[in-house]
Amino acid sequence: MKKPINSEQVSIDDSVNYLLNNQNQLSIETVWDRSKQQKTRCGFGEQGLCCHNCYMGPCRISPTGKGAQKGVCGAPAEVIVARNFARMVAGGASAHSDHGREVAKTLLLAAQHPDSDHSIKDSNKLKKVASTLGLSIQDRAKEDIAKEVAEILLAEFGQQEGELSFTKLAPVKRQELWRQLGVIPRGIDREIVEMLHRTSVGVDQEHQNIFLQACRTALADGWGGSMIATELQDILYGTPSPIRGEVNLGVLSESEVNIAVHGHEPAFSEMLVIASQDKELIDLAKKHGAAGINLVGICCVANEILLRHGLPVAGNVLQQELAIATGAVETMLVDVQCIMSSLPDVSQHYHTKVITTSPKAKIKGAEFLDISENNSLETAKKIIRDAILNFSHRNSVDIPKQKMDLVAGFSHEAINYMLGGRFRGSYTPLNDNIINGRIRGVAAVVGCCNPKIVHDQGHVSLVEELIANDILVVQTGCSATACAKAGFLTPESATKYAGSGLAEVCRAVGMPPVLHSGSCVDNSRLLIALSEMVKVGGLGDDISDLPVAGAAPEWMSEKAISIGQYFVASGVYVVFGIGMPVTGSSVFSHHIFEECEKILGGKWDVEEDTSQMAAKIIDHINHKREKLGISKGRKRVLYDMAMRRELKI
Ligand code: SF4
Ligand code: MSK
Repeated sequence: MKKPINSEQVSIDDSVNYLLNNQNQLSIETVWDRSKQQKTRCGFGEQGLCCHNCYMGPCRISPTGKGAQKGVCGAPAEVIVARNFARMVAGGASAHSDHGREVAKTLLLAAQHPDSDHSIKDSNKLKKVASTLGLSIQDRAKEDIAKEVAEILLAEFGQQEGELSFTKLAPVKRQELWRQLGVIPRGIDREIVEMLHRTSVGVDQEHQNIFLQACRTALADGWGGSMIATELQDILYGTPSPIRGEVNLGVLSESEVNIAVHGHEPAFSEMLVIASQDKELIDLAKKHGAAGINLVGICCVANEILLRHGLPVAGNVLQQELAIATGAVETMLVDVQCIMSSLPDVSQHYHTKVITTSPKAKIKGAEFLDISENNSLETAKKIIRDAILNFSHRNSVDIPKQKMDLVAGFSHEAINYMLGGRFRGSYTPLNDNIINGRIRGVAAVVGCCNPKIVHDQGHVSLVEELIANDILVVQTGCSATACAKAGFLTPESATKYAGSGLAEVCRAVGMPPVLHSGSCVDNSRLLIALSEMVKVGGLGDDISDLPVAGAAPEWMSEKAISIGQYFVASGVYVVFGIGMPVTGSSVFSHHIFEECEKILGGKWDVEEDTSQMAAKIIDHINHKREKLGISKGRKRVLYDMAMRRELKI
């Protein structure tokens, strides 16, 4: 019998604590158990000082201690740390970009086979993207335009020279800086491969040069692979606009057949959305004693179906095992990224079937279902039929009661429309409200959850303090789910939690003080929004002039490092919580935390304490306001313990 976890230390979300206490009795192992089993983490690894890039090693060095000062190949700390950091960027960029490649292939399929299960839903977005690519759109069928768009963007993965098309959406000054520094991305795959080459044994030995290629690789993600994923998903499945939904494990239904989708790529989830509304299948569910079919999401694919269909989100990354542990999930379908190997083990205790749908992500103990692009709707129907038949196999069901309303769907088009209206859609009102001081600035709070710290607390406490200080928060990924669970994503929360200026703007427009913009790849929406703010005018002529910042208080994935790096390379101040595996080299740390600001206008920071993180973001935004001459002497509203509400979900 394993020792019970003190659930109070685990999460601020009571649905998590409730289930963990139950699962302790059942001896089910979760991410928190395994995190605890790791005990103290390896200090070399935590600081980025362990290298296994060749078999003369692995080498671990102690630049400040008595051990080796260099790797066997002679690499000093700053080179080892820079290489490890850059390889994380490459890993993250590869994940987002491979996702983008699949979406481009699906668009090509939809264009070439209009009778396939995939079709073009948003023709306006298609025309907009085509115009960005310089294509003529007059008198052309949408399939014809889509084919050319898909072919051009697919070619950008293997492109050897030139510039990625979407980089021209950045402010002109930023593009010039990238060219001058030689970091404008040429081809998506090319930058990732070159990053891996340069960081293999005996190649790039200068940490600044490694960092620059890490910029180029990350830019190939943000302004390339991720942006392709987002823009083409909007064409295929619709551009999000504000939509109501519900979040947390309480969205699972006792009376309905629950099917959970988890991962990142929405192509197959979209088929399940259609199939779950099929009358024949709903009738079949009723015939088998269920009230209906309840399709829910976990992690980023949840954000995709939430933003486009208002479907419920069962939880963020650390809640995936617990969703099964409710005993109420008939089928969990997973595709790629952030899926724990433990899911089939957890499902052994219940009736849940775990199915993986990507040939890139097979999992021991999970059924692999090869989803052909040509029969995906039929396969989706079969999966739902099987889930219905599995409904009667439920044993004990224990669904926590916690769930919360939310409004999501703030694509940059939606923000534009919401602020400026149909005929004068523009970021001008946002800029005006920043200039007049009602809104102090904008912060993107994004990224994962990490069992090293109390689940959701970093996101919720940071965002609470930012909005109280009139900072408009935009969110993606698991961070958005955390804050949605805390109730920040409703228009009513403006009056409850936001400072008076931000609350006034939110009430006038009817928007929440925290805007949910989508999944991890949708951070690219934020890059476009920042560029639009520059283009509208009044806040400088580059992204680095804007009073904005980025944060990932509970990050864990290398995708988060790639996202952080493309924001830094785009001119944004980015602060991460928990720690960063670069601190083993004071030289490299100084470079990314200080020096790079002079080169890029953006820089990295790390801060474990969320109150300090809020203070740093507010100071940074105030500093940018001063430089723009719009500060009006605004100081941070000090957020003491008396003001801080008890953090609970
Ligand atoms: Fe050691 Fe250098 Fe090989 Fe890394 S590349 S394992 S530091 S010898
Ligand atoms: S899912 S990358 S845990 S945000 Fe995009 Fe969440 Fe981080 Fe995965």
